[in-house]
Amino acid sequence: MVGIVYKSTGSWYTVKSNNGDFYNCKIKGKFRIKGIKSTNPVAVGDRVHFEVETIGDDTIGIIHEIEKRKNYIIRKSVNLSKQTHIIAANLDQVFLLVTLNNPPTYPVFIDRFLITAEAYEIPAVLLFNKVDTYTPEETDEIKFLAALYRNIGYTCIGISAVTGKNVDTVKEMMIGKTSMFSGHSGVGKSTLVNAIEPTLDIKTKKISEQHLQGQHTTTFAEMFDLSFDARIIDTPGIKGFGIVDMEKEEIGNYFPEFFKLKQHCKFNNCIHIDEPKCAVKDALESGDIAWSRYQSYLQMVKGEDENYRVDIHDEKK
Ligand SMILES: Nc1nc2c(ncn2[C@@H]2O[C@H](COP(=O)(O)OP(=O)(O)OP(=O)(O)O)[C@@H](O)[C@H]2O)c(=O)[nH]1
Ligand SMILES: [Mg+2]
Ligand SMILES: [Zn+2]
Repeated sequence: MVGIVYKSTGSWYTVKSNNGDFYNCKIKGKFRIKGIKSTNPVAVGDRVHFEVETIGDDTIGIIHEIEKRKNYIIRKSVNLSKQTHIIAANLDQVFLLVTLNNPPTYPVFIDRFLITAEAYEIPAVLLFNKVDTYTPEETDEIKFLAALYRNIGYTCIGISAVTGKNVDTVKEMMIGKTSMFSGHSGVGKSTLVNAIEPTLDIKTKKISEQHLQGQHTTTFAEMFDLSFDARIIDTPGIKGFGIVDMEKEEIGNYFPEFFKLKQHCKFNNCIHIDEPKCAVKDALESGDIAWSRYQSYLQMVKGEDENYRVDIHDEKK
């Protein structure tokens, strides 16, 4: 049988078969995926082949093949091993939920996420959530950030999963597609899924527990079929976003505004750091490239710790 993985809880996978039935599946003993050192060989969104086995009263599926992925979102595991974690596979678009202070989302995190999406050519959209909570100053801050990313070409939408503001716009963008919600824990991913499809009623953090930092409410990525021809993958919050498998010469290609200028650099292999006559550095100088983007870029090229924070207003005067 052929199906799509809807949920993975470590050793068990929930797979929806082509005929619409859900099966609890395991991976066939020695089966490993070549070339990927991942903590999870099979991810939500994967198309898999499986045999149905009946053991006593239980019917389970045994996955023996995984189809080639159209794309996937991958990150380094939080521990220091070289292992990677595939967050989801076969996506049509990804939405990154961003909040200003509850919790804070820093530009470097946004950039690492966007670069990963660019590398697989997955369209990425930024959703600035919780707009109902912001002071006028914070609203200005959000508008500044949105303008920065809109300038590069990303769609940015201010939303509120609680009041419903612009939720219909997000819904419309999801029709006919498989999308993923990502972002730090507490930004409102699951609340947004519920706002889009109230009948799902998935677990979100209670207001009374909001002060409990670092507590993930969603613990496994899970895909849901929506009533309007769309599929959404809700994911657990991620702390950091370690980029994987990128040569330092290649990173600039995934910053669209750098890539556009590259042809004007004196050296065609320019990495925009110490080279003379660099169009990217000129654009940084003239303000056409955002300081925070260049800092994120430097950090990635130099392989620095991603927890190093860059403030968008921290510009050299
Ligand atoms: N005021 C306000 N609160 C919101 C909004 N969206 C989400 N919240 C609140 O933020 C808290 C966290 O929401 P969740 O949906 O559980 O966050 P999550 O991103 O799914 O978090 P994890 O599952 O831990 O990754 C909840 O108390 C929500 O009610 C919003 O637009 N406005
Ligand atoms: Mg959640
Ligand atoms: Zn250059």
